Amino acid sequence: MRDGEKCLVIGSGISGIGSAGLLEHMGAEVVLYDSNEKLTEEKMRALLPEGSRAVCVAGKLPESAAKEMKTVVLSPGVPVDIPLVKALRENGAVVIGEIELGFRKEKGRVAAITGTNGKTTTTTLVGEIMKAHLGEERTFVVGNIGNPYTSECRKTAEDTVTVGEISSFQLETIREFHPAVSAILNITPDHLNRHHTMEAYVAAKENIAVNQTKDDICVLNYENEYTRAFGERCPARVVYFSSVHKLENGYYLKGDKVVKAVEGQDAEVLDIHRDMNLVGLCNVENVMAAIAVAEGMGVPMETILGVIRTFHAVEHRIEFVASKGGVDYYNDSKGTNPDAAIQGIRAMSRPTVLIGGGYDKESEYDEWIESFGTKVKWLVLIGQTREKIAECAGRHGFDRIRFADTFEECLRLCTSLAEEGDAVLLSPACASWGMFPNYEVRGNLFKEYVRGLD
Ligand code: UMA
Repeated sequence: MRDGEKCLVIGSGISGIGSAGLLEHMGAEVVLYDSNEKLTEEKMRALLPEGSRAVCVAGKLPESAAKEMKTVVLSPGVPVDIPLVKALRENGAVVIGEIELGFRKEKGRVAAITGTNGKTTTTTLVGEIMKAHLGEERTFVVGNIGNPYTSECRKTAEDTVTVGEISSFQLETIREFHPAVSAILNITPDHLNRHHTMEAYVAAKENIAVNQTKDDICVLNYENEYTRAFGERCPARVVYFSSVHKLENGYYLKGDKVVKAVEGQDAEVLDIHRDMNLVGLCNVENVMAAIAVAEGMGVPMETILGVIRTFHAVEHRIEFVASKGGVDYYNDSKGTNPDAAIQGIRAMSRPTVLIGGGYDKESEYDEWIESFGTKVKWLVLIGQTREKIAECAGRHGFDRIRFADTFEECLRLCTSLAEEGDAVLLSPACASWGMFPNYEVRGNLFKEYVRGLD
């Protein structure tokens, strides 16, 4: 980047603020733009580091400003096909995403993890393993997990490792991003309102390996049709993991044991009951993926196992909150799509009052409702998708449904419907947007309410 080059950052959330700061440090003249008309220049400026000379624009970007831009950095939430982005490209600007910008300052090695579900758990676990191996100060955990790459990348050095949780939104706009080890945990329908087709969503996920070579490793789930098929044409050396099939090479679940197979020879790695605190088959898969990624990054198995043995569930992912009046409350606010929410239901061992509904990502809910079996006694629905879900449930013969207009009403309703010996599970199969800024706020409100119960 040339000194004084004009750069536009779109979005003033955490990615935009990180990008603007990094670009200024790199000598660019930055315009920080946000389409939210309710924002003001002052509010945006307050988010920037002290001394920043970035120009802040909210609402509509003047055409003259758009014409001058050489580089445009998109926040993940900005769709790549909106008219403004198209116009900037036509004017000759290079459009990249925040992850790509961060990678341009990366000096160490990168492990990058994507997948529809399990990303946060696996990334957190790999991060903990790397910290145990290299030390806290030589490990950076970034990306969709809530810590922008652009805020950390300047601290990297030859002997550091960056572990990134990378979403499909972020992978749409990479160019040179090149992890030493990548992983695609699974791909099931999600975010179809943004990517429009399943093909586009799958292509975005596969992008994680686009710059890898046979010197690199890509960890893939053998039990997912998309990731198994990708293994055939992946440019990196593939390491599969499987929770169902015996593998000749890779990691697989054999009874209660995770084993590592090399040319058909098995070596036991861990016992899923003795060595893991995480519950559910999805977490066995996450652990196998984390082992494969960490091994690929050169961590000894002993260190990996030491961390797995003490690792507990991440917040908002099938998280046990409390037992009140004989009812167990679980927060799975991160169950933001039907597939993730199915894992939530599977992990319950009691009759369950389930909270569902939220922002409409154009998902189909049939499989989720089929997974209720006899376990789900009541479904309490909130948000934009509640009618669509109720209609779908009706088609599958499930009618024990109640509607709530507010989250508070929903929580009160759940408490009154649940009887001693039941569970209440917040695992809504939908994003939180529309009622909450993000799934963390939704999960925290749930936990606050539960802890406040007598
Ligand atoms: N905006 C525009 N124009 C647009 C769209 C948005 O100006 O066309 C503005 C909004 O007005 C807002 C800002 O962009 O002010 C928000 O940007 P953003 O949505 O990219 O949010 P960030 O705060 O930068 O957070 C993003 C990720 N958010 C999304 O992908 C929606 C965070 O993932 C991530 O943690 C963070 O970058 C750091 O990498 C959240 C998420 O929901 C957790 N991710 C999705 C998921 O996990 O399902 C993909």
